[in-house]
Amino acid sequence: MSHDHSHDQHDDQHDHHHDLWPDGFWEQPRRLGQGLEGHGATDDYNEGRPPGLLFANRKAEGGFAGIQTFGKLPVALTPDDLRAAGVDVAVLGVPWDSTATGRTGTNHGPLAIRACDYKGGYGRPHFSLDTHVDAFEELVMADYGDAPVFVGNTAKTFEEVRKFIGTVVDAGAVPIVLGGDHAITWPSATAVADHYGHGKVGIVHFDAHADTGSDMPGSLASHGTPMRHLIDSGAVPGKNFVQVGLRGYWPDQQTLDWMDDQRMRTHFMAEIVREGFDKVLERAVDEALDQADHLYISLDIDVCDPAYAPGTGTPEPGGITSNDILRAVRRLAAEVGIVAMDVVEVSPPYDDRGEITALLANRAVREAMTGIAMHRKGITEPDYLHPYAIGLDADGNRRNQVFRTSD
Ligand SMILES: [Mn+2]
Repeated sequence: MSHDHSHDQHDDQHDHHHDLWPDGFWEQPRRLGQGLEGHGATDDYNEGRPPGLLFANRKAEGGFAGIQTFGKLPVALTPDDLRAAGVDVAVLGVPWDSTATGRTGTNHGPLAIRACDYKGGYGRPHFSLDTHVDAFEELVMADYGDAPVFVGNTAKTFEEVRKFIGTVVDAGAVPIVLGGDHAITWPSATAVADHYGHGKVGIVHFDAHADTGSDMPGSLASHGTPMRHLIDSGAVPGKNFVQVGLRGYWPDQQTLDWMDDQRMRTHFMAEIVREGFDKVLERAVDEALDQADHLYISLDIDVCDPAYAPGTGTPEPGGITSNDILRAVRRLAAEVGIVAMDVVEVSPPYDDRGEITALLANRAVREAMTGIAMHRKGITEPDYLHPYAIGLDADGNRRNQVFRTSD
């Protein structure tokens, strides 16, 4: 039987199943204003008003009340709003969970991370007791709402997420992205690399999992593959990765060999247990300073032990503590400086009733904000803590005295 034309086409399709995306889908850098027709950042809801920040809450409305923007921050809805207000940091959500392989529900993450906060209104002190830095005072920050998602259409969603986050970096703001499952780091970090240059961005990636799988059967996109695609596309080369917290039973040796070939820098949980978190964090900070011009933090909340972060897609027992991750995020933002961050894999349906996973993510964002403010103020010394926070007075003496008189 002769090979007919349709048969050849079938074979071709089979051999090239990786060519799922349209030509140039990931290669073509996009800039603000290009291809934004019908896009969420330029809809017609907000035509005919002057650009700038919208205050969506009254000052007296506490964290549990009012309209749930992140930290009761004012709202920005367009790139013009970001530019007009000179926004330094824009918090935004990507409510997408359709590329999770385990437990779903991370599409509810962004709203839960915003809503779990008890800390009150914008315009009140938001002072960090560890550092005595108030990011809300030092920085212009806004809640940028959520990226558009198209249920059932991963390719279109990821392209829109890439554009949406591209508008934020192009407008001069640091995007802090609330996931969403971890697959969104693929379009998110690609957007940041589009702006700063492919190969110019480094990622410190906190995770129980390497996320370097080549594919899920039938699809490139899953929350186990984003780092592989960022490396394959050249947006973020392997040598620009520092990974912290890897443990459990995945990936396999073949994937670890591939990661070594890419010169990824990996810190497994075993190294943390053997030598202590702080020693590994020092190495991660050194490597981040060494590695790239612009740092992106990708925080999968499952890097923390399920005791601290039960509400997540693929929990892996034996992880780091809440305190470890909060300090790590702040140190990287302060000492290295960051251009973007994502906090992903918070799944509210699997969280406990105290919303501890969402609250941990919320505080990780706040620590990033504090670190960004410290970096802008020039507080970049290693592991800075305000003397008062560690029990010292202005002269460096112990602040807390024992008044008991001896017999
Ligand atoms: Mn992950």
